[in-house]
Amino acid sequence: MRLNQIRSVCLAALAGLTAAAVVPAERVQKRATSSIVASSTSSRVADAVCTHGPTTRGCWKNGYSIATDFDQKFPSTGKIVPHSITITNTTCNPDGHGERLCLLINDQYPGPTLSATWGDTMQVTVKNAMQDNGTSIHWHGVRQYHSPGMDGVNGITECPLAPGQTKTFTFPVSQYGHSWYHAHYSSQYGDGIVGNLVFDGPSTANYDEDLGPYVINEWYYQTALAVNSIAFQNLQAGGPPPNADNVLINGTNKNANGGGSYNKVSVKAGKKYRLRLVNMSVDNYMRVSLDNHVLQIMASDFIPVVPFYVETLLLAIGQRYDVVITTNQTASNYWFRADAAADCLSGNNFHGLAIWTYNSVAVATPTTTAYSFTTGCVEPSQVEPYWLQPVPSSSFANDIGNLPLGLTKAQVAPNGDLTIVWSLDSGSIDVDWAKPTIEYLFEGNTSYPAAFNLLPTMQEGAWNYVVIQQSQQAPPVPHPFHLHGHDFFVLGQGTGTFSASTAALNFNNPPRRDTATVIGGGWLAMAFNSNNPGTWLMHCHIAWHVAEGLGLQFLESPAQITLPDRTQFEGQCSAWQSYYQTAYWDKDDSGI
Ligand SMILES: *[C@@H]1O[C@H](CO)[C@@H](O)[C@H](O)[C@H]1NC(C)=O
Ligand SMILES: *[C@@H]1O[C@H](CO)[C@@H](O)[C@H](O)[C@H]1NC(C)=O
Ligand SMILES: *[C@@H]1O[C@H](CO)[C@@H](O)[C@H](O)[C@H]1NC(C)=O
Ligand SMILES: *[C@@H]1O[C@H](CO)[C@@H](O)[C@H](O)[C@H]1NC(C)=O
Ligand SMILES: *[C@@H]1O[C@H](CO)[C@@H](O)[C@H](O)[C@H]1NC(C)=O
Ligand SMILES: *[C@@H]1O[C@H](CO)[C@@H](O)[C@H](O)[C@H]1NC(C)=O
Ligand SMILES: [Cu+2]
Repeated sequence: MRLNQIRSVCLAALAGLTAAAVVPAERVQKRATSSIVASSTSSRVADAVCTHGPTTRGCWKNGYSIATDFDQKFPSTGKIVPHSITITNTTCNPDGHGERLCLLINDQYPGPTLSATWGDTMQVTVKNAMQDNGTSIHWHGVRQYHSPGMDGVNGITECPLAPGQTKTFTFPVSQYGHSWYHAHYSSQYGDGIVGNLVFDGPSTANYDEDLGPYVINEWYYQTALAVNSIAFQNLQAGGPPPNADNVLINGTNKNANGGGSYNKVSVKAGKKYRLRLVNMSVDNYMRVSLDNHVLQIMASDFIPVVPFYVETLLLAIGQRYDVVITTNQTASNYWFRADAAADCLSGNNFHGLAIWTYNSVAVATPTTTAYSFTTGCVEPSQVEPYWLQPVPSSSFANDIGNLPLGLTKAQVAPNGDLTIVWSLDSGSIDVDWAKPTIEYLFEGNTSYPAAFNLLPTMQEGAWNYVVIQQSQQAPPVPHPFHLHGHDFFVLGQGTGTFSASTAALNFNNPPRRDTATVIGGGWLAMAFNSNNPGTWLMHCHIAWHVAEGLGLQFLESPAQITLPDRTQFEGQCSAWQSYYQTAYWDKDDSGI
C-alpha cells in the first residue's frame, strides 16, 4: 500500500503503528481461570461412510470430513512426502520488460507447487545456492503443531541458512487447503522466493476440476532488497516507498509498452472450477474478479467457510481464498482482473489482466466489462467458518477497559544502524540472526533482549485477546497482520478508535484465519486459544513494514515446546556465524 504523503509516513511510524496495543501478559494471566477449548461440536458430524468426489467434496475418509476441526483432530496417513528445492541468484523477466536479478526456487517463478495430502508428513529439503544472502523458508499458515523449529523464521526459530547449506524441514500436514511458502529473510521473497502449498482434503463446495493455485502480486523492475532500502531512506526523509511497476497474474502480464503476455486459461462450458487465489505481494492490496462470473468462496486461508458468492474480492497480502467458478455464460473470452485497490491506498496505476476462454471459441482479446464494486478496503463480511466455534467473551469484557490503547514511541533498532523502526505495543522487533529465540530456550536463558519484542501468552487451553489500534492522527493505511502457529479468530475490525462499549464484536462464530487487516485508521480485535506451544511471530505482511520492525513474537508455554534437534540447529548457526564474519552484505533491518 502506498503511503502517499510525506507526513503520513512519519505519522504512521510514530502513531499509527505504535498505537498497537497488545494485552500485556500479566493481565492475560489473571483472566480465564478455567481452560476452555474451541468447540468443534456442531450438528455437522464427521462421517465415516461417504466417498470424496465431485459432488461429495465434504467427505473424506476414516472418520474425518469437512466437519472435523483440524485444531482438535487430524489424520495420520503415515506417508512422508519428500520435496527438494534449491534457491539460486539468477535473472527473470516475467512481463517482458527486461531481465533483472531474481532469486528463484528451482529456476521457476513462482516456485514449484509443493503438494501433500491431509495427514501426511511434509519433508522439504531446502538448499541455499545463492552466494551473498542467507535465507529461511516459512510455510505460511502451516500450524507447525509440535514442530515450531520448522517454522522457518530466521532469528526466531533458526539461524539463517548460510550460502551452500541445506536444511530439511519436516512437519505434519494437519490442515488442508491452499497456502504459500516464502523466504523470511528481510524482504527477500519479493525477489522471487515464493511458491504454493496445496494440501488435499475435503471442501464445503463441490467442483468438477481443480485449476490449482492462481498467484496475484505486484512486480518491481528493481530488486525488492533495493526497493526496501529506498523505502527506508524515503521513510527517514519523510517520503513514500517507490511505486510498483506492474501486477502479475500467475507470474505474468503484459507491460506498459505492450511486451510480455497475458496468462491464459481455457475452460469448458457447464463446469465448476476450483481456483486457489493467493496474494503474494510485498506492498499492495488487490481486487480480483472474472468478468460476468461470480466467485463462490469456500475457504479463507486454511479455514473452510459456509459458501457464499461475490462479484469482486479484495485480497490482502498473504491471504488466500479458494473459490469455485461456474462456467455458465455465453462461450466467449473474458477478462480476469487484478487491480491495486486504491481504496486501500494501494495507489499504483497498474492492471493485472488474464484471458479466460471457453474452449469452443478461439482465444481473442475480451471485450467484457468489469463489475463495479463498493469501495472501503474491507474484507468480505459474509465469511462464516463452517465449524461452529464460539469464543468465550466474559474475561475479555471484564478486562478490556484496562487495555492500554495509548501511543508509545518509535524506536531505533539497536543493531547499530540509524534505522527507524515502527513499533507495535511498546517496542518494535529486531531479531538476532546469530542467536534466535529457540537458542535461548535450549540454554534455559530467559533474558531475552528487549528488541525481541517477546510476550508470553496464556497457559495452554486458555484464551489470548489482542487489539491492534492505529492512531487517528495517522493516515488510514491498512496493515495485513499475520500470526504464525495459529488460525486466529477475527472478533472485529473497525474504523476509528476501538471502544469496548460500541465495538461490534462477533464472539459467536467469528471468521478464523491466519491473516487479517487492521483497517486504515482503525483497529483489529483478534483471539486465539493457547493450543500450540512454540514461539510465534505476529507481523504486518507488508514486507517494508515488517523489515522496519512491525511485529512481535508470542512465547507460548515454553516448558511444553517440542524443540528441534539441537545438533542440527546449532550446526546451522555455526555455519551462519562463520559465513557472516566475511559476508559482503550487512543486516540493515529487522531481519524478517
Ligand atoms: C547476486 O549476484 C549479484 C551479481 O552477480 C551480486 O551482486 C549479488 O550480491 C548476488 N546476490 C545474492 C543474494 O547472492
Ligand atoms: C542480499 O543480497 C542482496 C543482493 O542480491 C543485497 O542487496 C542485500 O543487501 C543482501 N542482504 C543481506 C543481509 O545479505
Ligand atoms: C498457475 O500456475 C501454477 C504453477 O505455478 C499452475 O500449477 C496452475 O495451473 C496455474 N493456474 C492456472 C489457472 O493457469
Ligand atoms: C495483496 O495485498 C496487498 C496488501 O495487503 C494489497 O494492497 C493488494 O491489493 C493485494 N493484491 C491482490 C491481488 O489482492
Ligand atoms: C451462473 O452460476 C452462478 C453461480 O452459481 C449463478 O449465480 C448464476 O445465476 C448462473 N447464471 C446463469 C445464467 O445460469
Ligand atoms: C543469556 O543471553 C544473553 C544474550 O546472549 C547473554 O548475554 C547471557 O550471558 C545469557 N545468560 C545466561 C545465563 O546464559
Ligand atoms: Cu503494515
